[in-house]
Amino acid sequence: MYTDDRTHAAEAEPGQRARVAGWAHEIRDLGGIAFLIVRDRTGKIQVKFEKDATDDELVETSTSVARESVVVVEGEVEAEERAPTGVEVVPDSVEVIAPADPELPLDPSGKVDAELSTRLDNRTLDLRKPEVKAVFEVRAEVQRAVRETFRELDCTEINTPKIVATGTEGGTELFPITYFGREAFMNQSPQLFKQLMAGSGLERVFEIGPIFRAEEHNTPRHVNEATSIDFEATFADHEDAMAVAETVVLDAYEAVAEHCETQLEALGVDLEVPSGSFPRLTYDEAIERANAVADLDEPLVWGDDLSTEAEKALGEAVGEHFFVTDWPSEIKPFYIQDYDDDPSLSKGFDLNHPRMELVSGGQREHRYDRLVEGFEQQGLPPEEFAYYTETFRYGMPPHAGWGMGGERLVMTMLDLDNVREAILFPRDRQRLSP
Ligand code: AMO
Repeated sequence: MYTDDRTHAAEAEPGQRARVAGWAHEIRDLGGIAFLIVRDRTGKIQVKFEKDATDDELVETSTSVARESVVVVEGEVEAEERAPTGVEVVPDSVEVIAPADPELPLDPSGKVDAELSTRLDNRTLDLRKPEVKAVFEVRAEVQRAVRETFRELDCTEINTPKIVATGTEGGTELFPITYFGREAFMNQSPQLFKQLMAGSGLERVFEIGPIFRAEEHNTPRHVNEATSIDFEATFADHEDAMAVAETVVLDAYEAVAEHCETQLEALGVDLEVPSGSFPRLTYDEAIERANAVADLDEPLVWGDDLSTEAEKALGEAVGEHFFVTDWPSEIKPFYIQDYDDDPSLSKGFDLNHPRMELVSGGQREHRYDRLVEGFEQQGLPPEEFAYYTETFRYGMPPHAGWGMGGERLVMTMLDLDNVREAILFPRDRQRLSP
């Protein structure tokens, strides 16, 4: 059994004998009186030394300790109005159990601002700041909430391979690796595997896992390893898939609003839970509106993807999460189904936050002949995907699903400037370590 019998900083009560353990956050020596602020994951607590009434050696050890050293303090908890948390510890012993080097590469007290790259180089120290730790606590809450929503929808959590033989999301973004002398790739998306699992006896599946993209762009919202939240279900169409995406986003916001009050406060975020159902624009409406509101060098024409500028201007104009539906088939992948009455249009959709795209999804092509035709149209060799296409010959129900950028969900929820802030150890063109 894990018996952490410390008195946690946020839980110390006046009149109690306490054993507080954590990091020496700050030392303030005011002459006759000195303070040591100890920090643990629950918060900070003040330790007071009245020099006249305290053993000299105890005062000396405590006031000369280097910041961020790990200390154990034992003493009595007393009420003190002027202390940040309304209580303080009057110690009879202070032990330094892991001294820190006085030269810190990053100041966890946050008094000195650090560039994002310095923060990422020193991520452990960076996470000692409450507002940085809060991002990852919110991220964990988002994942917990997402898992719960999927559970309520009777979905099974799956784990699919990350070393694969083929790409699915366009050849240019593939990371090649050597696999016992053969060419292989890092998985760009669990797309084909989740579809196969929808067609297995599992029917409703989800996965929260890494996706790898050799993105050309080094932007605040692209990284080379991201976390994708993937959903796939049988006897579902694109409308059903959109309804689930909406529920997942709403539930995640509600869970964070309900369970992450301290974290939101640390981050200074006044979280607004999106209300009701997200508006829907067809692709036609989206490009028309983007052309009207965005200052584009060239107006968008039918068949263009929404550029970053167009996406941003459109998002500002809509002002809330919104779906874009009925995309041109030619710019959606082979696995997306086209409308039977107009094959130039697909049943693919995107879900955007006003700042950026969060989700892509759609109804899938489940008819074997059409699927193979689609491969040929996109110039992909169907034989390389035989493990996928062949399954469609043995009873593949209609199905639909989507993939959601996990970090983008957190980034947009907390209004972070850069997606890297929502990733412990981001991977981008410059960063492979730590
Ligand atoms: P797509 O390629 O649009 O769709 O990816 C889905 C979502 O994943 C996020 N995302 C990224 N986030 C950060 N950095 C990246 N480099 C990055 N690439 C993607 C985005 C994006 O909306 N198989 C389809 C999904 C499906 O149809 O089920 C797919 O991968 O938020």
